[in-house]
Amino acid sequence: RVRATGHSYVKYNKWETIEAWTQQVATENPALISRSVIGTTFEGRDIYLLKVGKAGQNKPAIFIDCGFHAREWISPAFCQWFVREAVRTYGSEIQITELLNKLDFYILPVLNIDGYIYTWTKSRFWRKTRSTHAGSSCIGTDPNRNFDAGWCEIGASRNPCDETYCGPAAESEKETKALADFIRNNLSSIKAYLTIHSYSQMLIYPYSYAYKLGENNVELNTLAKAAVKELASLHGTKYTYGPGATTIYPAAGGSDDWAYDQGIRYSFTLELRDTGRYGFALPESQIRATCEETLLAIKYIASYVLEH
Ligand code: ING
Ligand code: ZN
Repeated sequence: RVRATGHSYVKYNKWETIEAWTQQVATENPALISRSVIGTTFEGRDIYLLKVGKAGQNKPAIFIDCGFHAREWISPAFCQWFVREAVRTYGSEIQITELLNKLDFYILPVLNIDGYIYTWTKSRFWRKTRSTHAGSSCIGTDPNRNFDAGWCEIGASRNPCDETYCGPAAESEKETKALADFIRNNLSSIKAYLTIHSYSQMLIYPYSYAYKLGENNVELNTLAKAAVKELASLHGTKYTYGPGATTIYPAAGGSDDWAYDQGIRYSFTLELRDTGRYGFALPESQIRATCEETLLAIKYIASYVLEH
């Protein structure tokens, strides 16, 4: 069968390969996948979204994005893996079949495309977008400090030269605005929001922008505990979990807190492997195991959301 040129699920793929893959996987699986464009990046590239699920009726949805931070290459690799496993096992694996029959998954393969390309071509450990700012020669905004959730109040910087620059305003970045607009326009169907980062092996839920807890904190804690247990069942990978501010660090403007405050009661940030040995430079030899274990956690969360 014909494949997008050079594409591999067990390698890190450059953007043009991922872009061709989005087209190909949608064309080859019309009953399960449709592709749309939700906006364009600062440098003018299309931001793709794949809707994955049995086509037809309107269903509740789970939104998953990858590639917020340019250097976290395992994140886009996971989104590609998720789509592959969905099409590969639909109709044979009971849990996936049930999930895709009853839910739609919105998969955003790479949000910060300009930054991702920059890590392939110029600077492997770039984090931010590639936008310019009036009055500064420094480039980029941290997309995960750019949402309207306690925007720039804590754990974020107003200096465009910093890695956690919150931007000149909430949703100043075309990429975050496109994502926020899509979620706002589909709030009635979106039941869960999952955003995939690396690294540190954590499952984080609100809040990160303040030392406060969400209304269903006990439920999120119980769900997170069960999801990380499921994840560990495959290779023994240990995840910690809890509210962002006390589990990783306080940080305002994150997409998970914003989505939660929009009313999406199941909102998580996943920080995939590892805990620092390789960090952002996680070897390709770990893609398969990382994606397989992560898929277990996500299927667990999705099945829970479907029941609730
Ligand atoms: N970590 C996240 C970051 O944006 C985070 C942690 C999660 C912050 C949720 C705010 C909200 O800093 C990485 N590795 O990007
Ligand atoms: Zn990140």
